[in-house]
Amino acid sequence: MEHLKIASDNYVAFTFFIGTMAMMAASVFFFFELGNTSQKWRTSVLVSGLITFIAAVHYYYMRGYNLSTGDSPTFFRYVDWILTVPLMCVEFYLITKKAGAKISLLWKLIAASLVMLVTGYFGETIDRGNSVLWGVVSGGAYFYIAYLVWFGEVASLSQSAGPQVAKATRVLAWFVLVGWAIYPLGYILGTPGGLFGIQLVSDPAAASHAMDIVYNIADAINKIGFGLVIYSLSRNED
Ligand SMILES: *C/C=C(C)/C=C/C=C(C)/C=C/C1=C(C)CCCC1(C)C
Repeated sequence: MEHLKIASDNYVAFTFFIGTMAMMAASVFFFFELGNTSQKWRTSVLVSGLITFIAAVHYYYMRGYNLSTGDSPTFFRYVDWILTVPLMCVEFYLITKKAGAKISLLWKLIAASLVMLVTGYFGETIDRGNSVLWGVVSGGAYFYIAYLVWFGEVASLSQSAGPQVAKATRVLAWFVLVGWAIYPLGYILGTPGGLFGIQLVSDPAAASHAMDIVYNIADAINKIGFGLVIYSLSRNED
């Protein structure tokens, strides 16, 4: 068993470490609170815990991978997102189901999130040369999700699901609009040469480090924050 030391100026490894701890702690919290959660909200809170738990396991791997290779764990990152973002779509479906959300809404959200992530993966890995193109396609799918949540079916159903659900959905919509927008920023930071004429960091190694830090902060905000909104909804409405 080798013990790799995190250098005190290694902010990338540090955020992977803190990310692992935060996701683990959040999972324990959501899972233990299930016992105090009314039947009606139990599945939603369980899904919050699954999101942070899946992330905790991936962060554990990403932390080790980054510490031993110094590289960006892009593959594990996207495997994590491919599992957790659709689960966030499930959260939107579950809270609007009472107001009549159909399964087709869930599939629309999941399909858009898969397009967003698969195209982002192409742009970050196998087709680096066309990262602008892949980024734009991914951004389109992202805006479609934001549209559904702000003005589309999710928004209108949440209005008829009672004031608490409407309020929680509005907060989650802000997470999608602002919290999720941090990811394309990480993508731009990490793309060699920058994107759209924006080049924030010119050294390639520094660019990929900046990208990882931005993604790690975004994950903590979005996964734990999102779960806490669902959790507080489960406390405010019974
Ligand atoms: C828990 C993980 C979450 C909420 C991940 C969300 C990821 C995104 C919203 C990623 C979006 C991207 C774009 C909109 C364009 C550039 C490529 C991506 C995949 C970084």
